[in-house]
Amino acid sequence: MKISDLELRTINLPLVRPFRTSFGTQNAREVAILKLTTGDGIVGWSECVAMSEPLYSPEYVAASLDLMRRFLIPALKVAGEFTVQDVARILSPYLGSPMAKATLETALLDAQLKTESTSLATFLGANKSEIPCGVSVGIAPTIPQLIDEVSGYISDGYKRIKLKIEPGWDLEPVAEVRRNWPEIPLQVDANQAYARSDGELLAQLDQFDLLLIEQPLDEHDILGHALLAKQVQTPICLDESITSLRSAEDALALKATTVINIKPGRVGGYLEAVKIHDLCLSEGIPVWCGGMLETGIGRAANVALAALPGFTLPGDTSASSRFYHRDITEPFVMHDGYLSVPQGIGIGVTPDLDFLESITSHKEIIDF
Ligand code: OSB
Ligand code: MG
Repeated sequence: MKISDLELRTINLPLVRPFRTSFGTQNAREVAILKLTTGDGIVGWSECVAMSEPLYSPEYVAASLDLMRRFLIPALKVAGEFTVQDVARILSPYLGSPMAKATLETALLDAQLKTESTSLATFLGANKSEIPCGVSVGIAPTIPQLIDEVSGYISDGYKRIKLKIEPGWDLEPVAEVRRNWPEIPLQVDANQAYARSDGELLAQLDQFDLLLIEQPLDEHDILGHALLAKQVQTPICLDESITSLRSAEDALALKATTVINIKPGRVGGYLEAVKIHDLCLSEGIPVWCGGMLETGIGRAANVALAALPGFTLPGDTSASSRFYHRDITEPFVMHDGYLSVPQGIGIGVTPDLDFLESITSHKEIIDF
């Protein structure tokens, strides 16, 4: 493949309601969108999952864009002609920023699969045509408001509820949701908000029959998670700590995690995500697909990934309406709690260009 030009843009989409986590409150999604055109005029799309501020990960939108412009795109220019399988290696001298790297690799993957008339799901090894969906529920102002919101998602058909927790918003909201829905698959996500000394508190969550506790401790505290795993019965699931195949191998070997949340952007792309999936499948470790408030572009690719055989738990692969009044692609609509896996070639979706223009705050074209 030879790249002819890249178009980098930033868009802003308002959220249907504020999304509060232990690291902050979001009212809108600022997201970088990449359009890649090949020498043959084939177009590939991707989105960068970095958020506006470095609160979930060190990477943030402006940093990803800077790295792409300053280092990653020039490295691809020097490489000249290559396939999607070469991208990670070409970009590897530049440390960190898996989200920026994933953005470039994914747009190229979309374009390459279009030239090969293959869908991303087929290419990745999917064995399902639809996937069950979970939903991530933010920290609410009050318990009644939380119950109201969860109740709406359950009527929408979501198959699994994930509650965001933090110190002071944990046992009580979880108890109330469990009391209202004794059977619903339920899990929690702390986004690193607890300390090693919180083992006793977190062990009290055991009584609520949760699927897992996601990332209770600091992303670098692998030992802390391993120690915690001995103190609580509920499985520990790492999110932020898993940034590569190697970090997944380490966390599993050290028994810091028994379930893994796979987010392609966090691990540098879909190819690395599949490697982590394959490792977990061979070791009997369940995985699920995380979410980063993706637009339809990123969602399409995540839904394809979630259709692989090792994804045995519902992911944060919600309908477009979970976050957005209007998506930039045809909306992902859930039927009985399932989303259909896109069957079109490449990622299988394209954005509505007029709508995209109308919400664009910045755009630049880089010729090759
Ligand atoms: O920790 O999983 C997370 C959203 C933004 C940043 C981090 C996380 C989340 C979510 C999933 O909880 C949101 C989604 O459904 O896309
Ligand atoms: Mg998480």
